[in-house]
Amino acid sequence: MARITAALAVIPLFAVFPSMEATQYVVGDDQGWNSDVDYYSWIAGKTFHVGDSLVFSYTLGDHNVVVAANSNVYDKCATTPNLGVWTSGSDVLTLPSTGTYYFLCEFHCDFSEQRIKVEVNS
Ligand SMILES: [Cu+2]
Repeated sequence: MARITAALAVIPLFAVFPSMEATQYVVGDDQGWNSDVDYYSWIAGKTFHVGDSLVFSYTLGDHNVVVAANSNVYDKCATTPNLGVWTSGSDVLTLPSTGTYYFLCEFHCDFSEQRIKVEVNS
């Protein structure tokens, strides 16, 4: 699985995805990346594609974003192995390739299911 990179990297969208426009999703919409948000409902019905990005918006220091390396790590709300940990409070992560990606907050994954599993299509 390709390592997820922050959106600072420039992706040549038109070269790689000639017929697609990338979408940016704010995880949790107005509620952002927080405890006590129903992320199962938030993700229901959404279809994600390579090149789309996720914005994790939260109060600096209150949460973080761990990209779990696999479903086992995600299911246990563990933090390692991971593909990266982000802590800026406004983390924009681009989905780099097809497959399943697992995002969780290490502080509230157990506490309030603050995690999302994202299936990325071509
Ligand atoms: Cu949290």
